[in-house]
Amino acid sequence: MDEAEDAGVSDIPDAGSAPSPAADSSVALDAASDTGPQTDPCSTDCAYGWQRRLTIDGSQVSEALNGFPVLVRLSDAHLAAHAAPSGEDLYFTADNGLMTPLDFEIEHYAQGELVAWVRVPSIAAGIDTTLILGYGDGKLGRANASAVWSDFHNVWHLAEDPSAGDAAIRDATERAHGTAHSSMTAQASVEGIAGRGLAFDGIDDEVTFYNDLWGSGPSTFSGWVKQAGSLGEYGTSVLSVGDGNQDGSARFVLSHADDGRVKCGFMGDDDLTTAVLPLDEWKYLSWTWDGQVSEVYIDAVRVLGPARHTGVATTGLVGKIGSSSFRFEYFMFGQLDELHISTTARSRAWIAAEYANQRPASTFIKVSEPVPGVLPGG
Ligand SMILES: [Ca+2]
Repeated sequence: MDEAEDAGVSDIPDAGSAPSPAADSSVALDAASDTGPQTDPCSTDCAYGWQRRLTIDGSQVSEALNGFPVLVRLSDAHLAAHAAPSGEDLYFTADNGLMTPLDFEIEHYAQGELVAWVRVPSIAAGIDTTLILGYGDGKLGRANASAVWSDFHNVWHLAEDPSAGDAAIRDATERAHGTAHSSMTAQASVEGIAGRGLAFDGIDDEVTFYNDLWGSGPSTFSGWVKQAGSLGEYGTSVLSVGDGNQDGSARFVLSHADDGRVKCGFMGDDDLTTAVLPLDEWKYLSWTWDGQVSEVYIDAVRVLGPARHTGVATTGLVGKIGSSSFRFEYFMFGQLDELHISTTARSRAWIAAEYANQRPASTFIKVSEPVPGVLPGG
């Protein structure tokens, strides 16, 4: 990599008086060693900006994962000093010598604080995988959110102001933007697990969306929940789709149901786990359905299943976040973030990697010091 970095620096066209390459090189080295990378001349003259190596800890990945969306959270003075003001010039590549561009979405960027999702084509088990984060090369607009989530059905980051009108709650797949109802104001936007999340009042707050997840096929519902309790008679819903009143016609994740326990499944055929979410603490809830059996995980620990279901036939156009799409009231009392739906049953290893990556105080990714960039894409 040292050779590649050197090549990148010496390849820079010199618009000035064309000092010798040797002189350029020694100036850059002196500046870097004397005052650190932030004052390296490359920060103003280098055509290729800056790059950081992101190292995914292979010991936290127990089986090979394909198309995995990695959450990158970084708060960094160098990024603040050298990236475009709204992060428009950020990009990610594979660390494969070719700088192959990776699809990414920026959920949040401001003053060096970055929350981004990067689709990594393959992550090996037990071996570190490295990526490149680049910025400061003046090229804009390389993010491609919907491509990051090509293997997902719905992805709500819950990063938006819910009072901003119809369809304000964006689905990163572009499939089903949500609309917040009732009393949800800008104050419902709260600090979440990845950037912002949404707070629900337990009385009438909900976000509705168009559901097109029908039939009996597999799904994984996942999301972060910071439970505050339950104000209603029946409990609280995280995510619920389908509005038919027949058994099997709706599928849902309830974070606080009978005796405060987590309940997942289908109308008329659901599963009550023995687990109760602690209050006021972010927990990662995942429910997988493979078409035959359900499994439920809290913080990637299985708390139910495999549990068999029959007669599943989800129907209806109604989908709700923080409420139920079927006939009983389950208004969420607490905070939610990162609600994702897949139409596959994710593996235990996938869920464990998501939890390791997204959890507070995660050690899943290490970020290197900045080095002058090399040309992406070759
Ligand atoms: Ca979020």
